[in-house]
Amino acid sequence: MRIAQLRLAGGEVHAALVVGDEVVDVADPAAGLTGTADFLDRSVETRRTLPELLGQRLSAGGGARWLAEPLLAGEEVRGARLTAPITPRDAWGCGVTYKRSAEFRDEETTGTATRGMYDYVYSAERPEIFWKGTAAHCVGPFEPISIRRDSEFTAPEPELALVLDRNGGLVGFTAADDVSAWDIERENPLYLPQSKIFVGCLAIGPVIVTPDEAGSGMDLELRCRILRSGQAIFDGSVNTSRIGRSFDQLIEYLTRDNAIGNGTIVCTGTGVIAEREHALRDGDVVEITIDKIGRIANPVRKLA
Ligand code: DO4
Ligand code: MG
Repeated sequence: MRIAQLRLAGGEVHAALVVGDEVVDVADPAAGLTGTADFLDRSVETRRTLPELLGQRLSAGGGARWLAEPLLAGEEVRGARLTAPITPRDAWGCGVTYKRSAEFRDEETTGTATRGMYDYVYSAERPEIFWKGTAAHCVGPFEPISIRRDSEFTAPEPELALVLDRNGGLVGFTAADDVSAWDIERENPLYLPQSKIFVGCLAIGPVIVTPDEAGSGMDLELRCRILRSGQAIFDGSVNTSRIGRSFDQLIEYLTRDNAIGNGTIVCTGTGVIAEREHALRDGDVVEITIDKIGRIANPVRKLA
């Protein structure tokens, strides 16, 4: 199942399904089921699966229908656009899960006390897991991501993301950009939260794909391009099979003595590194494509 959310002409956000070449509004506001998170809450409360609840709405005919192609290309159709496929209560990131991320970060870290720390974490039993924000920091598949006003080297971190319920159950997968101010992280590792959390620091979408369609998520080709004036100035790719940890292990550490909410987003780390000469600039577009999930393309704005 491919789960999306539509922002309608009046501003309401409705859960929707991508079925064939259509996007079908499946919201049922009268029953308290408007966005994807409402359906997920209900599914956990009633111990039914999310596809079961959403599928029921579809079998009942659903609501309005749109052509999928223009919406998935970021266009507005009859006043509606795709937005983040779930409004997340919380988002988390996992760090240095790919060797390339560890190597690049260690090369850029000059302090003697911290040299080698990324390689340490890459190989350690305990993964790096950090908080990435809430819905207030998160944007949808074609909405603007940001460069902080005090960063000169902000980079995209294209990542496969997990969507979890409050019990740590895997609801599905989506594409994510863990946008990060790398100069702030490099200046001092204790500045990590400021390098990671700011408005527009996370993009997700275009859909959540359930595991029955996406498989284990461990063999998906991921590609990231940075477009400047329509030209690709960076083009990188990786396969998620290169992740050095299992998703079960990441989920186990995240939920160990920790409470998470339904619809928690977990970014699984970046294996694509756009180096300093490709630092994001105002007006760029970051495009991330993941097999079986689709494409997000977020314009970049520098915060004033
Ligand atoms: O240690 C810093 C963050 C690492 C990260 O976000 C990643 O590897 O994707
Ligand atoms: Mg990351």
